Amino acid sequence: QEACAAEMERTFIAIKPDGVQRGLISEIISRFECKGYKLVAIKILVPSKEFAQKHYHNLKERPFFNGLCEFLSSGPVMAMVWEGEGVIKYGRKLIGATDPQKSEPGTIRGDLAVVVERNIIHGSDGPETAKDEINLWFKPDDLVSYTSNSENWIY
Ligand code: RTP
Repeated sequence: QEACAAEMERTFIAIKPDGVQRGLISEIISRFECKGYKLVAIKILVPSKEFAQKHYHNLKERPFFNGLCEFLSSGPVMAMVWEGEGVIKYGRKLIGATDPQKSEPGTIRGDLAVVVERNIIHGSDGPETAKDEINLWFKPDDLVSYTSNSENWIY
């Protein structure tokens, strides 16, 4: 069972400063938790602008890059790692389209956000990004492996 848990898919999820300031931490955590995913790392921090630039390095050519990094470093961010079958792809589904105007109702952005610059949450977009982002935001020791009693009823 240990080996099984170690191989379980993981993704990086961050509640951006707007989500934290608006008091949406518990609402967002609840959606991942209720789905059946498992929280294996969590911390709250104010990232530096340099750190935000590292996180969004693949967007550095985009016109909104500077504003985006200013914003991410403007206040507390709740950084998390969630684990479970298909969590990378399905996590993005729970989050909804990048632009909240295009996110379906029922998704986090669809229900809780209005404009793309303030879309309250980030989620890794693929296995490679997930690995890179988890390594950027967390040390290996920060990630907890555990078996929760509910797992027998989810899998
Ligand atoms: P994220 O990485 O935050 O989960 O978002 P995403 O994959 O859905 O979107 P991506 O294209 O990677 O953009 C990253 C973040 O940049 C902001 N953005 N602003 N002003 C704009 O037109 C614009 N476009 C994107 C959003 O906050 C987006 O989440």
